Amino acid sequence: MNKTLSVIVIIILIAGGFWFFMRADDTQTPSTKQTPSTAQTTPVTKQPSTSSATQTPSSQTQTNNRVVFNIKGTKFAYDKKELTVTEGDMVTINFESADGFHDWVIDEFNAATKQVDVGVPTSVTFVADKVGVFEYYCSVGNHRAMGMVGKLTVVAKQ
Ligand SMILES: [Cu+2]
Repeated sequence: MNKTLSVIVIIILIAGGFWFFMRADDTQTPSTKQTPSTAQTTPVTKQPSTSSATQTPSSQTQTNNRVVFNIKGTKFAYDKKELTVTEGDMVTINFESADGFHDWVIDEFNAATKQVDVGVPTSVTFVADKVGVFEYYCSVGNHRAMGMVGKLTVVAKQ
């Protein structure tokens, strides 16, 4: 009787060992690893609405700006070498000679004063309807070549 009991125990032990072995083996078989779902929620980058653009007030009436320049001519230069106006301005040049016989001419606007001597003021008015830099000059003799010139800059209307 004692013998069979020990045999049974041995069998149980073996079986248990086996079972244990199997279990261990079982746990080793990798359970399907769960790959972490890296479904990244890409943030929807919303574009900042820049629709509120700077709006220039459109309530400006279309009356021409009047711009007046007083210019003196000498041998052989103008006392103002650079003038700046805005596109559409109505420009008046009051010209006077301080020394010699001169005038004030700008070809691009078909504008020219009379040729005058000292003490005879003259003037010309034109609309600066072109944007750019234009040369004005004295058309008397070779005064232009001698440097009796200037620049009129017409800047675009905003
Ligand atoms: Cu001149």
